[in-house]
Amino acid sequence: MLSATLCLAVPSAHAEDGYELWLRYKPIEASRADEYRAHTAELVAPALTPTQRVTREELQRGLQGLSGHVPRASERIASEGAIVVGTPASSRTIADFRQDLSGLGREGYIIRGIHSRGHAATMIAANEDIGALYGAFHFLRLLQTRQSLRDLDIREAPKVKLRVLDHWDNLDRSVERGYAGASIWDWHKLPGWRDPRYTDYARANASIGINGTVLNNVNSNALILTPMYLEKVKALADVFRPWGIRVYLSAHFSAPTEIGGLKTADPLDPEVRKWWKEKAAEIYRYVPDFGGFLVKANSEGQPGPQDYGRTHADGANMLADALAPHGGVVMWRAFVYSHEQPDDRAKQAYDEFVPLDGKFRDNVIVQVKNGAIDFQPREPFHPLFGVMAKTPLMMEFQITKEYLGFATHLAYLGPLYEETLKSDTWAKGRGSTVAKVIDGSLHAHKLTGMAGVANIGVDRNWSGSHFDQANWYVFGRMAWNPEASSQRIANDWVRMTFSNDPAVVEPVVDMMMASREAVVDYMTPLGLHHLMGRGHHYGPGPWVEGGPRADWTSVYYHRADRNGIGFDRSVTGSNAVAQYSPPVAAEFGDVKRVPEKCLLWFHHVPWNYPTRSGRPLWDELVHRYTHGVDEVKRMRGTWAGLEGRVDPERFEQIAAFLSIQQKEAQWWRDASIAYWQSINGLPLPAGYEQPAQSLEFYKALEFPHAPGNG
Ligand code: GCV
Repeated sequence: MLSATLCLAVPSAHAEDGYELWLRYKPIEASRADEYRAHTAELVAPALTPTQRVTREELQRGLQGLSGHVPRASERIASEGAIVVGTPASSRTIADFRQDLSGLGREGYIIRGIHSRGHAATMIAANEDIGALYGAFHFLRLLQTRQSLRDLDIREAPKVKLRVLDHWDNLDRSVERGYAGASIWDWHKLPGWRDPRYTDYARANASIGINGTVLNNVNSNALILTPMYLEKVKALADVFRPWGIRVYLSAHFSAPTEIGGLKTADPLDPEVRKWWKEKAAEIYRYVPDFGGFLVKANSEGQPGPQDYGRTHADGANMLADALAPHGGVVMWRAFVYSHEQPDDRAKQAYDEFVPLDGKFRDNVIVQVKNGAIDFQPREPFHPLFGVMAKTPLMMEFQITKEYLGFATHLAYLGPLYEETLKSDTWAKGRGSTVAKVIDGSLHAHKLTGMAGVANIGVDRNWSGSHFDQANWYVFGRMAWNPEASSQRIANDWVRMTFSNDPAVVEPVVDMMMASREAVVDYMTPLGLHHLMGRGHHYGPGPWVEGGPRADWTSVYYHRADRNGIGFDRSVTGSNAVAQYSPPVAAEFGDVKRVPEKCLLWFHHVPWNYPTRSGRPLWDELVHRYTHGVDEVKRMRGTWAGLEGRVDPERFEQIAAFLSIQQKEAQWWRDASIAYWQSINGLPLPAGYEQPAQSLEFYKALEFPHAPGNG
């Protein structure tokens, strides 16, 4: 096993290149250093198990970096200012203090100020090692964000059980919808070479509570299930284990025919069932704590049970039966749409899954995207969250920004996550929020989960841009607590990643919090959606039409003509609103009550429809597009004002990326307005600039090598 010591030895080749993420542990100001040193003079932490060892090493690394001294290692509290870490089983001191650890589960912890033999100390106590590790990271965060260490009394446990990153990484190291370089999994060199980056990946994840990783793309390749690759999977699982991270694999439903020599993959066929049972047993011989399978079936050309006239439940349950003896789970995706041309793609997951509610095994969780289309800059919450009471549902968010400007646009996704999680499904009356569905409390489910499609690659800064690290960070924190505030998390992230100087924290948090709404405005204002370039999804493409499927075009979604614009999903249209609980359906289905931010998602209205600002719809659209661009200009100005307060390396790259964002925001605005004008023939409202180029110019742009396109 690679030790964390080796990871410490990874040379920091470039100053402030983003590699250290939010775990920079830079020296604290002299004014606070004495206070913190007094609270961290001694470390009483066992190191008998791998998790205990990495916990102790992380505390040493963090405290050394932050306060410039390594605390004395000690068996028992011997002086003032000790930190005592462990479980009642691993630490006599913790056992002696008899803290109430009930209700914390395996992963929870307390951090509490105590007194022992006249000495003040801080206790980080948990039921199991992994809880103590999470507590140690929390403690370090207190220092990193300059919190007081006096009279601590923190009690934390995750509200969600499976907190998972989904890597859409292929075996050739390309990453579907990845904008941070190649896959970090160097399959060819594994298992012989375990890149130290794997350890740092695990550290970063553990620091925010992520406890699972699906290594390969949901558009999967059955080869991952062959011995050659299982050896490699085992090597990664061994690196991750001390950090509490389990490995999962995306399973290709037709693997029995592709690598098993069978003639069918029918989930009810006894030979197929036997094959999967044996395959599961084989995987557990390599990885005894293997988490289970993620499956994309009968979606976008992937094989699945419907190929054999079976249901999603038949397919999921067959895999669940194979994993059950070993404690594994199936995460079965609800991102499906059928081969027939639908009247409304937004309705399909509901149509296919609601009849199956209650028919899944206990170790199946259905993974549902936040909205019913596909990770758009804004979508109303997915109707499935309000209707599958008998089935555990897992949230799937995208961390990578397929539809929000790839790596160069600053778009902090915390507010997007929060907006979805706070949405009220009304499944059991007011207050039935998506967060309560996800954490299992609404329907008393024990199996709970949240997945994020990772934005990680081999780029030195991991995520393709410095600010995209914040999206990985906020995903982990909100998976731990789906009711957390994205603004507070942004605040922590800025303090840990850039600076605790209020002159940096306040403007940067402000930029972050406004950034997603700016993207919505310059790309898809007022509920518009799915208007991007075909295939690669880079840049505007509201004119996209034709091709193999109507629901892969833009015109299908905006339905603009001379008279109006928007997708009528009310009772006069596709009636998708009927998939929501009656109070929600009544709100979304009424053009006068629908939140304006979702107006054109649910309604087709005339260009002169009066919006709440008093402006007619067309003027309001132009206003929003322009406002989105103005917001980016404002962010650029704010950032420029931080010169000298942020290290030059990161300052310059972020400044450059913001200028790319401004250019592309303008492109989105101008191309969209030019296209809408070609349809509605309307002049721009007074005071707004004409698009810089003709519509033909924008339509002729091609990007055959845009990143992330499979
Ligand atoms: C992994 C969208 C993306 C695809 C992705 C798919 C999915 O369609 O563009 O790249 O495939 O969602 O979530 O399965």
